[in-house]
Amino acid sequence: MYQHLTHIESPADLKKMKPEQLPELAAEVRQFLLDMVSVTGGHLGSNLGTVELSIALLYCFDSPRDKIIWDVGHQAYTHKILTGRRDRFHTQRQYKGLSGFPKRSESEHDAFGVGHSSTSISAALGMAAAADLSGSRNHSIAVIGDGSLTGGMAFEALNQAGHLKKNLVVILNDNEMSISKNVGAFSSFISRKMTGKYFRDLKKEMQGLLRNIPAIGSDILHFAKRAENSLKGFLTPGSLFEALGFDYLGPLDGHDLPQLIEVFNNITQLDGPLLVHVLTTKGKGYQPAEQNPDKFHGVGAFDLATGKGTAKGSVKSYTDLFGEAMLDLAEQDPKVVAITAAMRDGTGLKTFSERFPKRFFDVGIAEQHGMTFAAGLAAEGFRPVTAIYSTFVQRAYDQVFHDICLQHLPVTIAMDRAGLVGDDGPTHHGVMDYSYLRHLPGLTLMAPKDENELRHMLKTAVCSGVPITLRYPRGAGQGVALDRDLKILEIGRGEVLREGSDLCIIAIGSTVYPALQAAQTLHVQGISAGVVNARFIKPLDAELILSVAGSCGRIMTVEENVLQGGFGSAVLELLNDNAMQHVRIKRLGIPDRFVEQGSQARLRQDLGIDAEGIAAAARLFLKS
Ligand SMILES: Cc1ncc(C[n+]2csc(CCOP(=O)(O)OP(=O)(O)O)c2C)c(N)n1
Repeated sequence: MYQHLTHIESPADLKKMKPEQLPELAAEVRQFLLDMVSVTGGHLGSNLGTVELSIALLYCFDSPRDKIIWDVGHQAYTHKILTGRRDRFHTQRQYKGLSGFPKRSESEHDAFGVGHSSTSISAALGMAAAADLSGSRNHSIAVIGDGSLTGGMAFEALNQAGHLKKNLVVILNDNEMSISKNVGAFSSFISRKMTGKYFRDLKKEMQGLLRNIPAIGSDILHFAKRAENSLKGFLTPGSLFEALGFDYLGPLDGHDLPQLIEVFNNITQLDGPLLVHVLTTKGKGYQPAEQNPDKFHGVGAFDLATGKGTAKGSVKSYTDLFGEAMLDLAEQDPKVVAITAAMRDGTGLKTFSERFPKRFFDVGIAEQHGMTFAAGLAAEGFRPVTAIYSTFVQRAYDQVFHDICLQHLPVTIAMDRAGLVGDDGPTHHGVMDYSYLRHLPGLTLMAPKDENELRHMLKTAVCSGVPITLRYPRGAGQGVALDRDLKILEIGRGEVLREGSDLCIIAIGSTVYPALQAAQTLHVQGISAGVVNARFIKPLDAELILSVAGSCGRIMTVEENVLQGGFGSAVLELLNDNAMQHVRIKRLGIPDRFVEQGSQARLRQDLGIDAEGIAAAARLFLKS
């Protein structure tokens, strides 16, 4: 079935193929991708779009000597399959399997670890500078999508690259899509192709106009034709990249293997900086994905014949309920506005964007800018809610500090996908936010135990008038009943969910229900464990925590965050500051290491923060 593909274990095998066989290989790779991803799930559309590009790069360049760096890396499946990982590809994104992203520890052909966007040009430029310093003649190639090019880092790197003049190749993989349709002035500009309708229409219009000028019309037309080349240069993306110090090639058809190979072979003889503009189609070759590129950006298992997802699940996700609560809040208050950094659907804001288009802002993959943009809106009396995945808020730490907290501006930061996210692995786990936000003066931090509390926390945040964050997990809620009306919670107030005398488990966010289950197990085993839902990491409910600590003498904290500087640390500090060092405390959370991918349940089990792990830790704690 995979006549050519089964013989390719490395780029050396690929290079043995005749150029005319490569389109057949591309068709096999596409089928392989569909066969695999329809079972495991993963990033489908972007990978179907880069099949020819990946083949041509490995065929013409000399990996691993030449460095190929995929931006984000969600589109590097073909690269993995052709560099010795075909047989293990069915394990991708699974526990102890291949990563869904390029990873240096996985293969010498993965030149740089990725997952967060817009880093490829910086890394490739660093490698080009290193090659120069060590007298090597290898190439550094960054492959970046038009969506990832909206990220500030990419511009910073282009700016330095044009000035440094190292041997750098940037391949712009332009499919006019980010996850949703790409946004921004730059994106519209690069999609102005000189062969495109825009240019043809403009030319026609000008010709008509000039012909109609009496007497001198035809002379001017002649002049204009001569000027056409420079006019083209003026209007096309090439001129912009050339102004930045790059040589520009393109646009090329990214699915035309002979053309790609001819151009890449030529490039191997050239010195950079060079920008090659390649046009691809997201979802290429699979109709459901071509027709719905946003839906097929990232998918779970699906039925190949229909394109429909096979996963069952009736409980709404935290993301869905966040999106619905945003609609309610926006109906009630015209000052409520929503901001996303290229994750409209992922953050549950699709309906909001349709119902309140003027109050919805997609800033592109620009978390830093998005945060300061929100601060600007807040400074003018609006109530911005910036919805960003926890792991990507890391990008905007300084903006939260300098632009929001220092000016005490009422921005709500809604951190989706907080805690362990599962298949995307260490680049995407959102397990650090308590620690890197807790020390910012004046910032309130909340985490709901379930989806109902999430809705109330969102209302609390929007009405609070202070800088405030809430973080909630990836996936389905607890399936609890939802209160009809949203209510405002008292800031800094936790709740006792269960009384107990042997120890008290103080949990926060996604660990509250497992803590309750653990307490029930312990009860059956004759141990009386209380459970507190802390709700707030900052301000802590000092009165409540000190009181349960005093009465039980043993506290166990549980969080889905790194232990260093997290929630448990905050409780320790509180006890210490209140001369309660005699209270014994055990902290459960993420240890000082990066956590690999796997299902959320499996990872929580490994880390001992599921119900069983909490109960086991409590038993041990009581014995000690
Ligand atoms: C800093 C950061 N923010 C958001 C994301 C989520 N994300 C992953 S891929 C993607 C879109 C990338 O678009 P593009 O580069 O054009 O690649 P395409 O999927 O279209 O091939 C986004 C927003 C990310 N990986 N990193």
